Amino acid sequence: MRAVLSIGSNMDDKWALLRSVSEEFAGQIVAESPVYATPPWGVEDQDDFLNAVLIVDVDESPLELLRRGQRLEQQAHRVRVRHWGPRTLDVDVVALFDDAGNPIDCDTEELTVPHPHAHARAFVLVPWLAADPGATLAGESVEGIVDKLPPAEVAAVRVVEP
Ligand code: PH2
Ligand code: MG
Ligand code: MG
Repeated sequence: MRAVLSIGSNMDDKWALLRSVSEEFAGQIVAESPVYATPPWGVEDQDDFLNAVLIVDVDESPLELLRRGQRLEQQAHRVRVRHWGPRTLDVDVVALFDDAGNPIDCDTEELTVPHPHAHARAFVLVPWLAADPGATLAGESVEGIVDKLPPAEVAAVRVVEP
């Protein structure tokens, strides 16, 4: 199964926290976006985020993959204080594909795939497009979805170096 993971951090050592995800999936990474600095979405009185997208090939089930991401969040000492608030590390499963490239949907209490907000978030779509220019979300090209987002939101997602 191929998974598109959106990772983000806006607390503590953001670069090291994002790196912890790449290290966890080392050997399973198909593509990796640059790292982007992004203005906070949803709750605006918090620091900018670093965001990136990893595309990985994994053997486990969607829920096991979710748990693997949650384990990394716990290792980052993530505390859930405010919805959409500051976080040391967020690992979101954005989309899943089977070995033939067909999308896998998941609709459970714990995990909804495709991620219900992905189509509206430049901080997910811009890195995803960089990692995979041919990406599709719910049958639509990610490039086309990005083209329909407010241009200011797309422009605010900027590649940064460590
Ligand atoms: N994550 C959120 C809420 N807002 N904003 C940005 N820029 N990046 C994020 O990863 C992010 C956010 C909830 O998970
Ligand atoms: Mg999130
Ligand atoms: Mg999350």
